[in-house]
Amino acid sequence: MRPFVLATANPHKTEEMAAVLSALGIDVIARPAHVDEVDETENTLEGNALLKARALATVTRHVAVADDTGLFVDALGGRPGVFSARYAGESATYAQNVDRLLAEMATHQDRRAHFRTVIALVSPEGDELVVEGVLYGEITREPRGANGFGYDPVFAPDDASGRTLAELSASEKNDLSHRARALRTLAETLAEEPRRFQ
Ligand code: ITT
Repeated sequence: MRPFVLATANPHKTEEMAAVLSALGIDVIARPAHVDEVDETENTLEGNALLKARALATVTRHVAVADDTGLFVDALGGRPGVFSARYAGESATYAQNVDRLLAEMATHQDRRAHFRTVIALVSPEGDELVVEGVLYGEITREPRGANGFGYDPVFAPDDASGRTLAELSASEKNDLSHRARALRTLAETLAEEPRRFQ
């Protein structure tokens, strides 16, 4: 299989995707520094993942893989969702986004939420594949843990003994995360259609 070039400019996502893909036997190339970032102008994860992957496949002539992820909180009607990166403002930090989430959730007893990752794979010839991965859990009352990134300190997945994603090791997160699930589905789909993306 040809190597995949990663569309993400987020170093945490790069690390997670490279770890999971290499364990699945897929080689990755980091996003070339000279390639401009694509504005996420769509209002769905699928739309934004495809935007990012198409742009990179066109510029690099490699098979490109892009992920778009959102945190969907039941009590907030699915917010922040596709706008998770900008929840507390255009250039909000992870800590500011987490603070806003905890403030909005202060009066809610229903803490259910899920992460959803959509991954788009696009070849320079125009072949496209879209897969998803979901992780269910709860929003905690306060941040816990120092690993991971983004909303990890306030998200306790089901089946993690009450720990947040930020209290898991990198390999524990990569065993169960929304992103890892999407990447495993991607690898399974490619294994079923071995001639695609070769
Ligand atoms: P790229 O578009 O460059 O890939 P990004 O940081 O914009 O990077 P996303 O749009 O996929 O990434 O994610 C939106 C936000 O969701 C991100 O800024 C984090 O705050 C949060 N997020 C994504 N994946 C996460 C994860 O695995 N754990 C915790 N928070 C996550």
